[in-house]
Amino acid sequence: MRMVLRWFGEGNDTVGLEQIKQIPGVEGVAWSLHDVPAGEEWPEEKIIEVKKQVEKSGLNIDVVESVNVHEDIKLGMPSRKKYISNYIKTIERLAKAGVKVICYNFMPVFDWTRTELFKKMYDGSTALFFENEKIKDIDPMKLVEMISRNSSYTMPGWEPERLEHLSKLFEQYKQVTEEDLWDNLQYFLERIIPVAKENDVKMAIHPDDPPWSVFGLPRIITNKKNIQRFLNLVDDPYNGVTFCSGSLGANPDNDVADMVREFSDRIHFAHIRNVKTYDNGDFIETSHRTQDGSVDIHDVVKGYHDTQFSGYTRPDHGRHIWGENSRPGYGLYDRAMGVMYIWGLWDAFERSKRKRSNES
Ligand code: DNO
Ligand code: MN
Repeated sequence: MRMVLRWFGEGNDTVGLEQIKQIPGVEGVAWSLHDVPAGEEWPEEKIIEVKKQVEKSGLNIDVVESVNVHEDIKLGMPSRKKYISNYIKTIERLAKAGVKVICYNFMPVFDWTRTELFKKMYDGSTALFFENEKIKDIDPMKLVEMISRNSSYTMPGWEPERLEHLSKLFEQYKQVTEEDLWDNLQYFLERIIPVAKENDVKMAIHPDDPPWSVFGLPRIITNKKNIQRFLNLVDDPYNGVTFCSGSLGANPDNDVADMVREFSDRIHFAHIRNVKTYDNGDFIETSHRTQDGSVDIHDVVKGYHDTQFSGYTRPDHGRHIWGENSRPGYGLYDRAMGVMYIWGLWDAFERSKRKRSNES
């Protein structure tokens, strides 16, 4: 397992590379060019600039999170040809710079969706919260306002230029069924996976968060059956998954650890985080510790260890604690503790495995 931490770039993150470097066992950052709009090619000079900066701090740039997919690709519009050709150029350039894994998602319009970004917890910490009843009546435009109001930084998946034509997008998606979205995803994969393979970059789709339809928009990367279907669309190791325990774990029907064991060889990037789910469909992000949430993180990490997972891993969102002022979900402290919890479990599994093999 190779540990990285998400980093939003110089001037766009409250956490610095020098801090990330001090977290034990973290070797790189999951990064992106947040100022390049979805659909445009990533300029080579900008990629090299980040590479230099990150490598100077002794960290690597092996994982990109994420290269966002233009809505016209998800909608299956004729203009997708142009956007896919730009996407391909970006894959080639990233490969040339040494990138090994590219994370992306195929969620229409919105990336992760929550109703509150700083929900106060019993212990004074705050965390991202999803209230099922509230989302039903919420106007998507209000959500966009809330997300932008709460952050002075660019919020990936919530870029203003992408959401500018929100009502038009909603109109367009009215015609798109889940099956259409599957077809559009397949069309995209059939064109990009051969390029990724040729350039030795693994593509890793992030599941939908939450893993069900919101605002009537179709969502398909939601459960075990659908991930299997996704992997079969282009059955190639370069077509893989960013396996996010928190996104999938928001639905209690998903047995997350079982899915890790099933898909391990096609997981190129592991996102590890915990959520506490409630019977009414609400969920709140918690500390990474098993006892604090509803996802058995102990068994998730054991699943990776049992299957000899050697891919990249990162703690996912954390709570906001110790008075830290950060981007929602992406402070330093709780994520650093997440890293140590994951390493703690991993090292214990490793030690007992060695002990067992010495005894036999
Ligand atoms: C939440 C995050 C996601 C992820 C994007 C990648 O679990 O990991 O917002 O960054 O979906 O495209
Ligand atoms: Mn995730």
